[in-house]
Amino acid sequence: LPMMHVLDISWFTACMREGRPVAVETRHLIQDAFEVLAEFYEFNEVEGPCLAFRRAASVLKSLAWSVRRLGATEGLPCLGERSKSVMEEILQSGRSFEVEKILSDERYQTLKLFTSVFGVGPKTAEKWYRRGLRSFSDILAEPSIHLNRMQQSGFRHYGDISRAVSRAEARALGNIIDEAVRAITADGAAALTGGFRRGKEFGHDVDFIVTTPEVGREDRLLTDIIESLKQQGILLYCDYQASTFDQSKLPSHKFEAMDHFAKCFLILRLDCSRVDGGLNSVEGDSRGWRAVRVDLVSPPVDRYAFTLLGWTGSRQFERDLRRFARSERRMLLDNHALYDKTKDSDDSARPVRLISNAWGREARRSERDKG
Ligand code: 8DG
Ligand code: MN
Ligand code: MN
Repeated sequence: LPMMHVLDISWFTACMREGRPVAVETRHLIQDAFEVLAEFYEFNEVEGPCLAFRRAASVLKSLAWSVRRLGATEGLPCLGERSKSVMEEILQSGRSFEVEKILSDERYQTLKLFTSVFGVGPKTAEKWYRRGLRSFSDILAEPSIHLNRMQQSGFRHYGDISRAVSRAEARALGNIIDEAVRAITADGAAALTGGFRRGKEFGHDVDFIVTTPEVGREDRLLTDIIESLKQQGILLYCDYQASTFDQSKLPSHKFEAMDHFAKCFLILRLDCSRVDGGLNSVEGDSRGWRAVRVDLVSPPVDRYAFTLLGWTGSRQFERDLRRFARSERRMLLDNHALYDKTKDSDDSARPVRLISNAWGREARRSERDKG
């Protein structure tokens, strides 16, 4: 196992997020400082400041100009007193005392390292930390620790899945998923979503929505795809969750990252020969393959638009969009539907189709054309 020092990892996430080093500008320093603070609060399960720093980081990220003076940020939303004081310190001295203290804190470093493993969340990381474990070798050498299947895969493929996925690799995976779908049903489709749909060049995984024009077939579609990937010998890990979607339920008032559609979290084996320009990893190229994290979700086609919107992300954008729907439009939005609360009548449980269901329309049109 690679024995990465945790500071290397934080450098990796800070500067290599896009897979290549970027010029370190003051704005990026501030943004990274906010991310560290957000994570620190997340590890301590303090939600308020965690979200506040995440929001502040995303506001900075959206700026088209570089921050040189605190005064220039006057009027920007979501920058509270604490964010401003961190910002001022960095603008003046190029560093933040508070952030440096966190970065050198053993608990933070250890939780950061442990949670970098697929399948290990803050709770498990904290449990291991409390037991005095500090490194991957500590964990793997501890006989009383039982790793679940997900964590075992997380450790097994650690090097591959902590390395960014390139757009060429995402495209190759898109072809694999698309071929699998079409072999099952000619009118099925797979659409790239997540960070790559937002135009990112690199991602931590590849997300797809798969669906068929026939409502009710989507659950089977996903299990058939999984079977096909297994047959091809490229399924390294699979966590399948059947649909728990209930038509009659109103969207939740709380931000829910998870939706109720059938979905699966996978690790796939991607062969070098399928990727234009080779794999985004040196060892992978000589081995001839690399492991990649892939997420698939399969909503009924009449909920396709909402799922596409929800899975496109970013998480922060989705959170803001839902808040906007609620407070500015008196509507409820989630991955399943958009509801108009002002139309509290008999059909209040019926979703508002404000977002046109383009895919469904296209699919029906081509059916008609064929007919
Ligand atoms: P990255 O992978 O490039 O790092 O970024 P990303 O594509 O934006 O992040 P992601 O973690 O892959 O999540 C993509 C979107 O999927 C994100 O906006 C949240 C959304 N999403 C849901 N439900 C679920 C769910 O149940 N599990 C996961 N993993 N993501 C979900 O709406
Ligand atoms: Mn993603
Ligand atoms: Mn994902």
